[in-house]
Amino acid sequence: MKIGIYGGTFNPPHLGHLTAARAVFEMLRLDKLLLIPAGMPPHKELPAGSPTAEQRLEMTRLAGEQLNLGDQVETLDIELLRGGKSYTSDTLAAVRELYPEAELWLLMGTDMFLTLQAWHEPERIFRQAGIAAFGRTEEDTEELFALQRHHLYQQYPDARIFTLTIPGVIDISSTALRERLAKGEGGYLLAPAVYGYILREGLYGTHADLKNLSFEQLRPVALSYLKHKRIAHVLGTEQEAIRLAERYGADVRKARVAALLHDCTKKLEMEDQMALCEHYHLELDDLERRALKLLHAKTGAAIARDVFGVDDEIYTAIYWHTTGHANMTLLEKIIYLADYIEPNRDFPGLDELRRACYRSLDEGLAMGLRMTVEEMRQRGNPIHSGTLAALEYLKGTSEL
Ligand code: DGI
Ligand code: FE
Ligand code: FE
Repeated sequence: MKIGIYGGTFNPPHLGHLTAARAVFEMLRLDKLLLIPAGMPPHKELPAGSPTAEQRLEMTRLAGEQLNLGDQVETLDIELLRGGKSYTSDTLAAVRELYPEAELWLLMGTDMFLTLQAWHEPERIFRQAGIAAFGRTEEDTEELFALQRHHLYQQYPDARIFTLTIPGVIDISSTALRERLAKGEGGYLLAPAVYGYILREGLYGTHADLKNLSFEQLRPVALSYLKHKRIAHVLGTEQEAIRLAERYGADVRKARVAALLHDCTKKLEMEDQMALCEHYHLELDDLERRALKLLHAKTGAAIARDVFGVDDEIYTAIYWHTTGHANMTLLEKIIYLADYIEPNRDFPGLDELRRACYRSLDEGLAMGLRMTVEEMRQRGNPIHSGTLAALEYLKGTSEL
């Protein structure tokens, strides 16, 4: 197994890091990539507004997910936990213990590679890992790097060094990027979820008003709450919600806000869900106390209201998006169905359901509810009272 190790302060992790990581991953046919944010030496002053170790870790995680390599990418907190100065030689030893049989490769950019001989215990580094150094231009790699390779091999004959050019890699200075972020610029140089996290936490002097975000801000902020594989679903739900809102004369802005935030707590486990339920005094019935999947609608609504200041209409649309209930509002129906039929969904009967939704909202709603009831029966899951009440109500109001 070949493992790449990419360390750095990741303050913040940006597209330059990701482009390089992806190129090396493919070129060296790595089986795994470990992103390891460096601990900060305690005596060193951090620039004002610097994120905490925990925040850098989370940003690095979100950036790593953007590579879309599943569990082949992992973000490790070993240097942050160790505290104090982070020596690469120690980090490699720690990784060795985790993966005794693996072949390790240490990833680094031009500047790092050119000063490698001055690092702490270089011979211990070379003994434990190969060096994969990347530059942006042929000059970097073939002129500058060739000289350095030569020097290093003379001093450390057993070293393994591979240098590569990554064309098109974006040259991003973290210092310049931080300055741009403070001025409200430069978000496009980051993975959207990382930018959203920065806005949400107010890092690097950004001071977005979370209760009055533009869609350009709300979208990345919403994505920062999600597991990577759910991003397409939420963006699809936003698009479907726009279309349904236009078709049925609902408030398009509210539909978009509700859609973007509807699954914002979906990735939380039972313990965190319960903590939120308690914090926000959310009342749960017996089924909800057992069914993790039902909780995110309620906790998501609470976060949407508390953190983003959404109004009651948006709040209830999120609150009821999983089950529905009797006498639903227009926006509640739209979010329930946009979630159900957004372009990334795929299940038997979906085309029919989509057609029904655009013929008549209530027809679509009744069909969606029935499909859920049927699915729950097949899986042997109890049916939520809201689902049944929504269906009963529709039966009572029309000929459906
Ligand atoms: O969050 P999403 O996956 O985008 O969609 P969602 O919020 O509609 O959640 C779907 C899940 O909710 C699905 O796994 C089943 C569960 N669910 C929906 N209605 C009921 C239900 N589970 C039970 N037990 N009873 C229901 O009536
Ligand atoms: Fe959901
Ligand atoms: Fe959803």
